[in-house]
Amino acid sequence: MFSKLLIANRGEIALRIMRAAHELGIKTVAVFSEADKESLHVLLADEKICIGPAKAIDSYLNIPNIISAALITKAEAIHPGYGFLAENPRFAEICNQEGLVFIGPSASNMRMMGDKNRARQEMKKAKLPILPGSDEIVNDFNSAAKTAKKTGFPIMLKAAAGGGGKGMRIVHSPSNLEEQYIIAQNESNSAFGNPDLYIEKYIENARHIEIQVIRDGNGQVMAFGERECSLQRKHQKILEETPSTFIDEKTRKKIIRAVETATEYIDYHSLGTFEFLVDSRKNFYFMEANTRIQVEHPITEMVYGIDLIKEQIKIAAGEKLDLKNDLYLNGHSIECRINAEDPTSFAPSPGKIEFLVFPGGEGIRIDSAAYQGWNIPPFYDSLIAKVISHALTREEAIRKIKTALEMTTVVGIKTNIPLHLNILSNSDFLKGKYDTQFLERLISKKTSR
Ligand code: MV4
Repeated sequence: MFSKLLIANRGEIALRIMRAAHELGIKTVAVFSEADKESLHVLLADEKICIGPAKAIDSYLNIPNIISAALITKAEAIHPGYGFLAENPRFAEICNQEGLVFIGPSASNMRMMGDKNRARQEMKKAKLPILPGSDEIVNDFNSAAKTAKKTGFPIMLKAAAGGGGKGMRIVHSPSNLEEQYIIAQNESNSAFGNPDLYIEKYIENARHIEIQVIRDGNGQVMAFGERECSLQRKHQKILEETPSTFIDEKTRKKIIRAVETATEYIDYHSLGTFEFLVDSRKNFYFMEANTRIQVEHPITEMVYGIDLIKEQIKIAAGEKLDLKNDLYLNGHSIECRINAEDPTSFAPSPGKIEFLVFPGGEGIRIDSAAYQGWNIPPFYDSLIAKVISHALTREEAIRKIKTALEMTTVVGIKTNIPLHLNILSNSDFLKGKYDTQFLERLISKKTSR
């Protein structure tokens, strides 16, 4: 096992990784930007090194500075968390060249999945069902028009270099195609320096679910039950739960098996997540795979009683996956992402937290790096806490998380807690009747009244 680990991240995920490392007896090195001097991951780490100015491009994305910090402190491994450098295959290669273990899959697995069009084609070969659409990048408008017509409207234009929403455009009819094609291309080019787009049939009123998988260097593999991720705003997840009210045991087993087979086909190592769209007839389609630990991983941990980050670190150190094969899904878990933002305009709300109380209690988990007196810097994303509930039934998990949110007190900044309370008291949500369109409808209803 490693004796020292550098955490190339900040915020709640840096603390989450630190907790796993310390439980494994591993010392931690925090890296931080000039804006994060007072951040909790810096205050709680064994060692800390400043890696540059506030802007992420100068610090948390600054590969030479992060590698230097690891070499100076004699860390043996780097955990990238999510975001920043987590899915950068070049960073993984440089770590390895410098004799540092990158905690994640191989650079070639990351490269394959980072090209979303290529991932789609490879996963088709690996026998995962995919949505109808293009076989290749549609790099001129004429080929886009031809493929869109063949696929049938509505279609979705997606950025090959993207994932998670940027450069995505829904097109309902041929008359909008050219306009949307240009917008998506420009958006993709400015976000990723790559204008490549591909086309998928757009499925309205679908469910967005994802499967967590972990596979070690010996080919031992374990995939878990789905996380329901349909509640998104502007392609940002807001609330996730497991299991999904829409997925039955037979479908669950089928998807789990399909994912395990796909990871074997590409000899995937480490931990990852496969995203699917599920239509009203319960057909599932592969969309993309994420080669990192994800924000919403705790709900899987709660219902399976495991620590995914500890497992991820252990297999990166060459240990065998020692998860029991008789792991079973126990109860229900829900995560609410608490963002520092205006609950109606969704504008970021950075600033000083004057007063802060999280209630805790049985079946409540708080993953957060926020503390009373902390000044939230305006440079990074607005996630300040994840409130997670776990109970035997969905009804009880909802009651628990609702009570926890009602008792959570944040003064000084605005948060999206009112939005969560609105979702959690919606009668369709309570019945488990919702899809990818639900949140947009809920929000527009609220603001038009
Ligand atoms: C889709 C889709 C329907 N059809 N792709 C959004 C985030 C990204 N990870 C995948 N996303 C979607 N891709 C096809 N071909 C529906 C979503 C989607 C969604 C779309 C609009 C509004 C809310 C949504 C919530 C979850 C998923």
